[in-house]
Amino acid sequence: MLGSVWLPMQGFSQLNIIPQPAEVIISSAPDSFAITSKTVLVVEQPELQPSADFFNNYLKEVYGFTLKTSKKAVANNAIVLSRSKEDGSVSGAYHMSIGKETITIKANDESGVFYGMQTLVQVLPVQKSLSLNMPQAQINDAPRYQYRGMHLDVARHFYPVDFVKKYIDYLALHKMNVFHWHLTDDQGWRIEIKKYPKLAEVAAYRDGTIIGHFPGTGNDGKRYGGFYTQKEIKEVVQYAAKRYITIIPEIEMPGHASAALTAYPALGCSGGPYKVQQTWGVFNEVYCAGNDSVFAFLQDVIDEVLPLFPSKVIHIGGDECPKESWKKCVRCQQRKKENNLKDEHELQSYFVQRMEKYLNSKGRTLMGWDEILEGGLAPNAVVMSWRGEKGGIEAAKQKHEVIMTPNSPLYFDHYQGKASEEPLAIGGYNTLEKVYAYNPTPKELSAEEGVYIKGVQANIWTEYIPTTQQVEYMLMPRLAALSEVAWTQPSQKSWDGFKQRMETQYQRYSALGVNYAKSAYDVRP
Ligand code: TNX
Repeated sequence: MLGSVWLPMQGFSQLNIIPQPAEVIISSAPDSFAITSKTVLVVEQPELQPSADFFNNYLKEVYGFTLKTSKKAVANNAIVLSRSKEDGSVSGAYHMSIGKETITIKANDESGVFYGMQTLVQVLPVQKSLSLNMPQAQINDAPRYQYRGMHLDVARHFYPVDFVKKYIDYLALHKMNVFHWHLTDDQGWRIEIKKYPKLAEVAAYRDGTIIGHFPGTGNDGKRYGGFYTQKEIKEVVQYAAKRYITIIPEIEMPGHASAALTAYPALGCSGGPYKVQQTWGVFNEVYCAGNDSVFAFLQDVIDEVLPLFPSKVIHIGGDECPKESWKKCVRCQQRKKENNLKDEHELQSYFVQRMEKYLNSKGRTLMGWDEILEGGLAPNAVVMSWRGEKGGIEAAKQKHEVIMTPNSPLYFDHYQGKASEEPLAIGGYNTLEKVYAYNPTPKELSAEEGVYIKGVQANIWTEYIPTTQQVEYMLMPRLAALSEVAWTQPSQKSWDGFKQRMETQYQRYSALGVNYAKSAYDVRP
């Protein structure tokens, strides 16, 4: 929390807002607006209450007071939140006016009002003082991309609900609007499915965890794991919704399936026995593509997942699926023959397309990692391009929606500072500057093709991230750079300007007790 020594009032030559808004005009008028404990939050429409609540929570945590809210207009010393339906601006756009007597935040939709509040949080002086002064100003703002995502792998390591909520709060502060929740993998299944109780009893736990980078370096031998109950998931989804964040769940198939197979060995080609993996990497045991009961199982799982997650898009993984077990499996080979599939890539495509049909029949859209391009893309699938941009470019050319999440520079499990001075990471080097410089819409695409790039996401895989503090460390401050990649128009971006604004952002992080990495400006591994 904030200490008792305060830096001098910030100059008003610049507002240190991250992500940088589209337009900021600071007035030279001498009178400033000051938020005090007497300022009233006017909430014109009840649906804007979550924005007011978020702001009050922030005030309480950082400055130790909250504001009264009112449904009716107040003559002065007010912050007025309102939805104005007149202009046809994009979702998330807002206008903020800081006058002498009032601050107004207007937007077409609720999320825009919420983002206006996030900007207001950043206009407040970081220093704690009796009144929170700010200059008169006009801010017009709108996001560049409609999909601004951040992912977290809770399978390799498991984190409690409270931390997941905190993570969501960090996303909200940076105007991100998608949380991609990687819920299943070889090392653990993390979501309760009532029809298949062994997923929680067996698949959610492993007997030990590898120490260090490679097998052979030892295993701690401790049973490890956990899962979220459906009740907890609902609570997190609601929590995120109040912050205008959609949660996209990921249920991995056909690969990265060891945990599920351990609980239900009949779902694999050989019938097992299998084990919840204790080491990292890619494993040959995958769901059997020739067995109809696998599809019945996965559809049952989806039937329980969909009511929990209102997201239109559901992620089914699709990455890193070895084909060895399918090649040896009589049923898989028969399936290939019956469907005239020429190889195992086409068999995977058959698998994904069958799941897509099911999801589409329930009104949802399938999303998968770029491997789903191999063997033919499912007709309505959204592609998440992680092995560089190649898959994304190809998918956009095929008129499929794309989310760019290239491992370089958007894998936040990679080092951000000198490896010798950082906690063990998976390797690779994605500095703050490298993240900041990224442009999600590749030059190779024509203007029409570029429209299919719906947004951008960074990922945190957690093989080497056992604690919540370390997750936070890997996230911050790179999330700030990502937010500007996702929100700010390229013409408004500047690395030097960003670095300058970050100085204030770091103080905000400290005020919130964020464990951010201070290695941000190291440039060599
Ligand atoms: C590849 S990215 C994976 C993950 C690993 C990650 C490590 C992707 C779709 N699959 O399973 O955790 O590399 O960086």
